[in-house]
Amino acid sequence: MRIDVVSIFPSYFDGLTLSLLGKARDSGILDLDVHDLRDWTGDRHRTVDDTPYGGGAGMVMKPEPWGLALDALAGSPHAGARERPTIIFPSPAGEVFRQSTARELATRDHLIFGCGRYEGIDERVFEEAAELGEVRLISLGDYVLNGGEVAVMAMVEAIGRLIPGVVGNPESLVEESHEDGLLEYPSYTKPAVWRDRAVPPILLSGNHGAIATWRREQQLERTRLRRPDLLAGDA
Ligand code: 6GU
Repeated sequence: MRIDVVSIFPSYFDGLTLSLLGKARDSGILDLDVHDLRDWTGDRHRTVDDTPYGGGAGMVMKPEPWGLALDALAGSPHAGARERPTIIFPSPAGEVFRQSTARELATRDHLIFGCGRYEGIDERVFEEAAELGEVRLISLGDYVLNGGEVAVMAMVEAIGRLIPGVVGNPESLVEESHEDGLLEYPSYTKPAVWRDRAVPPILLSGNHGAIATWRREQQLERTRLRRPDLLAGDA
């Protein structure tokens, strides 16, 4: 998979070159490139923002650098070769990012993330992007961040680990919170008693059927307590 990220703070993404995703990058499973939006400006000050038409607080990201960046990274619609990219703009006004979103996006062969800052990006950029690929506005949740960078880091990590070969043991992907619509069961390791706290005896029983049943009950109970919205089917 190819992932391009455009940001005015490219060094935010240095962390993605480490650990899990760093290895996937090195082995060629994941081709991740981070670009500085200011490379597509033409003025001495490398300006990326301007005041909003109609007035109001804050600044808006100018369309021209975004247009050039998307042209360069998405290619012309007639270039052939590559499948049209999926162009993702992190936005608190977008659809909420879920595990199912990560699974869907992990099947694409080219993702482009455009990180907005300030009060947002000139609306015409989204229209222009739609000429080049499928545009998605995606939010991390119902709270406000200063820009899209932290949201994109989270999304790239959630998507990247679902690409075959990125996570060493694929079974570890199945037994996690949200993969089956429930929160995950509690885990324990040695010692069997620690500071007078014993591991639930069932886990030491060797009865694999009973253990599976107990874990399922724990998943349901935790989900009921912490995330009833998941059980109601409205999440
Ligand atoms: Cl994707 N961007 C920003 N700026 N704030 C957010 C968000 C995204 N998701 C939740 N809050």
